[in-house]
Amino acid sequence: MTRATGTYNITTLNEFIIERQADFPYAKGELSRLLHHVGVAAKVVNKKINKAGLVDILGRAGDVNVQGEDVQKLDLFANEHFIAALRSTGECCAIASEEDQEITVFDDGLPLDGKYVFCMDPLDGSSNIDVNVSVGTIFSIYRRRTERGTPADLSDFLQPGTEQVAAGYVIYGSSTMLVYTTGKGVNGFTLDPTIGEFCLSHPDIRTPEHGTIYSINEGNYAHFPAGVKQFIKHCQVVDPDTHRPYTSRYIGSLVSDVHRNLLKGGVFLYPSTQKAPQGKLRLLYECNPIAMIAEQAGGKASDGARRILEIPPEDLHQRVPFYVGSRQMVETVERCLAEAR
Ligand code: AHM
Ligand code: MG
Repeated sequence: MTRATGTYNITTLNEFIIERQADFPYAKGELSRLLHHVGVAAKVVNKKINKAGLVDILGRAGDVNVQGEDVQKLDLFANEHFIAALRSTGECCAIASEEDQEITVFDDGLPLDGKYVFCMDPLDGSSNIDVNVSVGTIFSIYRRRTERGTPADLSDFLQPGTEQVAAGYVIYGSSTMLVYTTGKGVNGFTLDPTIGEFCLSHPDIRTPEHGTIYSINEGNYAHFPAGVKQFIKHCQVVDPDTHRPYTSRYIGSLVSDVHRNLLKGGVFLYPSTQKAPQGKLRLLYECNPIAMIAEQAGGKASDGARRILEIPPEDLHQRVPFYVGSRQMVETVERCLAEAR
């Protein structure tokens, strides 16, 4: 007779999604199916990213590799793959992507009945891939505003971030993680490559109220607003009582910078600059999803004066200044900006 030994205590992403469906008593499983497909697409993109170095040896984007296949840029691959995965679910009626000027409507002749629209940056920080630095996928899901059965349109996407029903990111790093929220806390799943499953590794993530990391591209210092310069000075003051000077950490890959600060405590800043008066990051598929994650983890996200999630979007690719992270640190940035106005 064989006796079972030890405990088997793994919660996979799919088990978790199904368990959490009970949080939404009227849900019919559509959002769960959509989230499941996000996880599947993330695994495929992860595989491709892991092979990126090899692809580089064999050819560049636009070339043909030794197998006679087109070598595709990874961000385009990620874009196409997420679109294909979500199209196949039938739960999603349209997608907006950083890679595409216009929205992609899934009508395939007949309007599909999908209840949700999906916004994404399929591969954020992709300029970092060549040097083996972590990149990410950022996503946001809204309930459509137009009637089901008709083609979705831009109005389905131009909703404030408060209307998101789910948001998250995938970080392709030293390990690959999927972090998401449906408005009831934030949970993180690490991909176990031996079983090919995302497993719950970071349940109910809470970000510290205050941290000691500030993340900003200081190369742009000369072009920052006075309030941001004041905040940087504040971070660099020597004051052991408040653990200053703080640590400066900037990867230049939004998902990685935000993920580190979420877990350790800190603030990420991408202000307006003279070159980019509205900042660089995009409201719909970069700032809103990250802001929802931050708030759900107890943090804060602001454009310096307004809550990111309440900004009414006017354009699909609209940019906003972005300050996100530990609540007290974001409030200090806001104070510095207000004082300098
Ligand atoms: P991308 O969407 O073209 O990849 O650009 C977004 C990236 C973010 O990941 C990162 O926070 C920021 O751009 C870095 O910008 P910079 O190089 O100006 O510091
Ligand atoms: Mg981006």
